[in-house]
Amino acid sequence: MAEQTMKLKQELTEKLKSVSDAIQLDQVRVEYLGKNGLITGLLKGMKDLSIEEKKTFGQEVNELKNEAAEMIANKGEELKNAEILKEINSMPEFDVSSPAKLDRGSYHPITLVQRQCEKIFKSMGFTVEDYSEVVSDYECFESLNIPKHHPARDMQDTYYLENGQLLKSQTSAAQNAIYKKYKDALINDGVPIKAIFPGRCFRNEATDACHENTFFQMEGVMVDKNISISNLIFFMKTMLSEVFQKDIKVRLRPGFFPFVEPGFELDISCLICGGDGCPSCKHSGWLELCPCGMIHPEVLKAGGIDPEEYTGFAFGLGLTRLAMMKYGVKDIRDLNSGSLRSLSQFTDDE
Ligand code: FA5
Repeated sequence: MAEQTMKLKQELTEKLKSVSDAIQLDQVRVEYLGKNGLITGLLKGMKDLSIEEKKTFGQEVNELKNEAAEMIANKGEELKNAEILKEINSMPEFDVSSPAKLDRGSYHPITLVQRQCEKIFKSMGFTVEDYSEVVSDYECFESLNIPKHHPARDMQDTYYLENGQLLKSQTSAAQNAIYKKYKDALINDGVPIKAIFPGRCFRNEATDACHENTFFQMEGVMVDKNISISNLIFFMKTMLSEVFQKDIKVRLRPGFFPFVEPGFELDISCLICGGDGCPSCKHSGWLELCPCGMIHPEVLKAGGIDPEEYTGFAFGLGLTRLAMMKYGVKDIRDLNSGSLRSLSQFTDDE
């Protein structure tokens, strides 16, 4: 009897050597271990054996069954490993140190003008400040001489959070914090406050070619003794001629903002239509770009600075509109469109 089991085991060993895939392996499994398989078939001849022989033979067959199952499982594992190895070897060589072959990304035009403006103002001694997009009513309005129910709030309706905070409608919202941050150096050490703070602004606004509900501004302030409108005009002119690298027609007209006195609107001649009038400039030939003025005494006071001793100017540059003019983008909405086809045309020209 032991001979029969030994013979089957040898046969199976030989057969498994020639098996080269999972389908063949399954056929072998059924041939030997299936319900009508060769190993199970051995048990059929047991009926003529004595009880003692039945016991020994039954044990042998069971052992063979277990061994056969193990041999088949091992072969399955071997086939699986060979398959993985084949796949690895067929993969193209991958060099982790080689540079990516993907197309390079590009900076957003607003990022480009923002960086350019930062560079210009840094070269004139201004610090660049970062500020939160979620601010309090005090920061955005009250500290800027715009009490509750003041009509100036109508022009800057924005998005409110349930806790009373709001998405800032203007970068001026950072003014109070900047004054408080630098007032000691100003008062004790005579260091003028010269800061710019670019940031994203939000307004509940009907959109058109020159208005978005989300746009960028860059605020700038300078506070010291004897700061006058001529200082303001000097910095505005320098900034515009550096950004555009050519002479730009500008006009200064009176403008009302509760946090400056006097206040101005600084417009530039529309560079899209050359001043003839188009949808980008609401057909006026001029584009409101940078309102500005002398900081209101109440605003300085709220920032802990004595208006009897110090004066200053502030401006709120429309960075998104500046990007439109610089890059000839006719519709402001294109800048927030996320269209890579239009945005990838812009490159850092530095
Ligand atoms: C202000 O936001 C004032 N905080 C500016 C200021 C600062 C005045 C300091 C005086 C002193 P205004 O709402 O006009 O002002 O916006 C300033 C500039 O932001 C505009 O000239 C324009 O260029 C840009 N701007 C305003 N609203 C939008 C909008 N919806 N979409 C795109 N740009 C806008």
